[in-house]
Amino acid sequence: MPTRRDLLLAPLGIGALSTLGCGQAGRLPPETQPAANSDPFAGGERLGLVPFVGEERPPLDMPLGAELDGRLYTDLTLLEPGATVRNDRFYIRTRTPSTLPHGDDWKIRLGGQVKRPLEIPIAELRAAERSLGRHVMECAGNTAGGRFGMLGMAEWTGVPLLEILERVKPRPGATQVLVAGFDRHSQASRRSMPGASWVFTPEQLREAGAFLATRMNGEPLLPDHGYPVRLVVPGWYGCVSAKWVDEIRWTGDAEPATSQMREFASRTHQSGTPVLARDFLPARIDRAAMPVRVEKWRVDGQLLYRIVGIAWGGQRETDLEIRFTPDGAYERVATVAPSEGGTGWAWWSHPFRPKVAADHALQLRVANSRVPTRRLDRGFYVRYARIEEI
Ligand SMILES: Nc1nc2c(c(=O)[nH]1)N[C@H]1C(S)=C(S)[C@@H](COP(=O)(O)O)O[C@H]1N2
Ligand SMILES: [Mo]
Repeated sequence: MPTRRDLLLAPLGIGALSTLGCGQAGRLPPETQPAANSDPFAGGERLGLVPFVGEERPPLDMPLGAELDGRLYTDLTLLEPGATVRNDRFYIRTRTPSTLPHGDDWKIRLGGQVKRPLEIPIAELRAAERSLGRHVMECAGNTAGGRFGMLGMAEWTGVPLLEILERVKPRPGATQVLVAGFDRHSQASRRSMPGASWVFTPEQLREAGAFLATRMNGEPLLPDHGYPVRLVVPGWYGCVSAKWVDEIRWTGDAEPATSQMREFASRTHQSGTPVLARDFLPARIDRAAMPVRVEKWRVDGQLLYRIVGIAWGGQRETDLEIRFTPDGAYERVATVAPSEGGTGWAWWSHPFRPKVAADHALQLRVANSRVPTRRLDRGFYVRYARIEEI
């Protein structure tokens, strides 16, 4: 039996988001159907999309460059409620190293301060893999420079990391776990440092539900996403989630911060660059929200705009507010769907009838001021919509 949420999300396509939570007649049980006139876009015609301005315009949805400088920026205007991002459009930060060993003889070394180190062949992981839900991944360097396209959500398959850690016996004093990915590249990069390891406490890994992923959206990982195996730490920035994982090492309190941790210290909101790994704060994503597209509609002969966006990270199911500058004060976002899956994103939409033709800043905030929203507070995800007609 499909759940009510499935019914709500499954039939949605372009143009159907106006019905999110408002009920297309016949699709929802009668008691959940609000009055038909609660959808301000009912009977309207979608004319097109309004561009975001003030952002760079790199090509989207195609891999660019190679190795450490390789990128793919996802076109967020194509996202749809209920859907994950297709694997070949999922953002990429660092493309496959040209010297990467062949994936089918892959092994992960599991050792460090343990009684008896061992090697885990990839076949063993595949035999234990299972579906682990929908989770958002976001690069800590996701900015307007890439049209915020370093953000994605996939349905992941893999093996919980704690299950793997239990296969060895840590020595007394082994308090932390370093997870490393293959990161030797034939070309040097000007912008990024090689090295993709991060240090966690077992408690952090347990709490986040970290896992070694073997599949995305049911398919084996693409090479650029870490084939044959990568780490995923739900709710943390992508920089902690090593691709091409080849080593898991138990270590003690004196473990220095890795080059990856130092490189991403400020982008993961550390104070300064701690010398020791244990002095790093968890690289968690605070609650965040942004528009992904602005639709232009004609309803009853009048223009009406619809701001469509997502909310992710941090504490889930928070009340969202939106403000249009120069037009107005914060108002409650009209329609917010529940988050999808484990730490998936939540869709929201809001009608907008601008009073002036101008570039409007679209800014979100969380109604409850006790919820940490460091990036939202700084205006990090503000986007500017060019409204030419009112
Ligand atoms: N081996 C390796 N793993 C890595 C990286 C890297 O450069 N090398 N980049 C990290 C960063 S910064 C991010 S945001 C995620 C991106 O994963 P994706 O390219 O599959 O989206 O991978 C992480 N894992
Ligand atoms: Mo990243």
